[in-house]
Amino acid sequence: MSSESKSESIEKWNSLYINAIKSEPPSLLTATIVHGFKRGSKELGIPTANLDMDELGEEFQTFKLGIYYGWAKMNNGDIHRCVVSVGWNPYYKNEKITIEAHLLTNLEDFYGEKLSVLICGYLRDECNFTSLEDLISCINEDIRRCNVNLDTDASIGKYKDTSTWPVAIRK
Ligand code: RBF
Ligand code: MG
Repeated sequence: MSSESKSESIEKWNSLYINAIKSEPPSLLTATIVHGFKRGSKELGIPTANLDMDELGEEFQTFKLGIYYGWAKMNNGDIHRCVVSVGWNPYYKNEKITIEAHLLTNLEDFYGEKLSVLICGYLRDECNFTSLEDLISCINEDIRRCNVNLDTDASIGKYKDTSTWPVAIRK
């Protein structure tokens, strides 16, 4: 019989919940940042860098739709944490799949730059929401779980140094 106390099992359950699914090896997507709908920064206060889907070709089609976390590398080599949405944005009923990364840093204008996104793991499925506030608080929870994972999983944390990145499938 297990001697686990209730608080121990709650703690264990919480840690399972906090830890997102990890993709090993991670997937690397590289494309130019294009203009999106401008809702990210204006409506949500959560700007996203939208990847040019034409440049990505078929590579993204192997992706399960949903919300991911990982690392993003800018033109100048700077690396930032990021949460990534791959899908239809059901709340906005988009008609095309977009891949957008919200970088956990304050960036000015990033349009036209090439961005590499190293997708390290899965957070959740895309959802619909009854209010904008619910969408925003869900994204804030994604950001918290992204940080927990990048901080606690050394095998993912090592990617904050690009020399450890896998070679791109396509450039
Ligand atoms: N849009 C949705 O309709 N449902 C979601 O569950 C959802 N989750 C997101 C999670 C993250 C981390 C990010 C960056 C975006 C998410 N979005 C979602 C997309 C959001 O609606 C989109 O970034 C803005 O509409 C700007 O295009
Ligand atoms: Mg955007």
